[in-house]
Amino acid sequence: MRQIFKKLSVLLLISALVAGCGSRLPKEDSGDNTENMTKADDAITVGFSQLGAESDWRSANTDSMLSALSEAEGYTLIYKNGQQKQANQITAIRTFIQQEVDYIVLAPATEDGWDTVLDEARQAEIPVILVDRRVNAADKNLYSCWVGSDFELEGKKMAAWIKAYTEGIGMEASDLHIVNIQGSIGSTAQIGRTRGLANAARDNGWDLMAEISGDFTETRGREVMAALLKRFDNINVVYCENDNMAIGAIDAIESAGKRVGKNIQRGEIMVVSFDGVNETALEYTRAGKISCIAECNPLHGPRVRALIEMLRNGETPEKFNYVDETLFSSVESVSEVTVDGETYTVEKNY
Ligand code: GYE
Repeated sequence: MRQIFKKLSVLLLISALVAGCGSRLPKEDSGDNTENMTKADDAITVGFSQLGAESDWRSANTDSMLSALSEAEGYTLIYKNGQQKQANQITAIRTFIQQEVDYIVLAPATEDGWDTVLDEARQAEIPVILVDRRVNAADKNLYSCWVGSDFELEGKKMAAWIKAYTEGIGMEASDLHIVNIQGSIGSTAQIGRTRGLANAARDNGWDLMAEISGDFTETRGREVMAALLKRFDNINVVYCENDNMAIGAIDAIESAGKRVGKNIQRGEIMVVSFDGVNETALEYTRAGKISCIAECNPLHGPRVRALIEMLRNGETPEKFNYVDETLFSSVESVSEVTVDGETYTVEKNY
């Protein structure tokens, strides 16, 4: 009997060690429909369709999701990178449905065109949680809930900062010649940030000369800025809808022999952007190359996990869950901005 117990405990020890050695990484994104799902009996299986890997924000977001929904936390995560293509994401969701996952988490590339596949998930009784961007579905019951940023508020805060700063240095509204290097067209982040600026330009009488997409990447940001500099010789504010594009745009401005900075009246081109995740961009704010960054928080993993826990417990989470965000700047003259009656402190980034 003793021997049997001894053998049994050795076996238990070995299996515990094997389980403990399991990688924190999710199943490989093999791109086909035949992924091998080895899951512990009580693990919660989640299929996560990430839209791509276009920016530092996205990488931080993916990392946050992978560690929050890890084996150590009791999850089996199947991660799929959609390579910025909605068709890939739709295929991923169909695969998750075939695999009978417990939950689907979707970070959608663009807003339109999700109704059919989300309805398929609903038929299969798999709850869908949206993260980061949103979908434009007539029937809001096609998903359980969403967590992410208020992108239009980010844009409004940035516009309020531009207004406070330029008025503070005595510029006339009509002397602001702005270009907007937009994110991927049709994504919630682009729609909100573009709207925030466009409305402020109209209300304040700013000269918003062009809105062109740089697809949220550094390479496109550089190309778009180079083209804009050839087209206009009076640009004095560049509104970049993320930091990666700002880094590319700054490179293009400097390569064209111009200077970036807040001293617009002395011929510098002022660059502002969004995210605050990329170290180079934060360094650029300290150095004054980027005058202001509107924070966009990518650390949604624990938030998504909390939403899944609520659903598991039979609770109904809020439909739309917003994250609080700030502004980062090393420009001393603007210490706060007010938008829609709310005052937001500008964090000094020296
Ligand atoms: O700002 C950008 C990324 O949707 C909030 O997507 C996200 C945006 C983020 O590529 O860097």
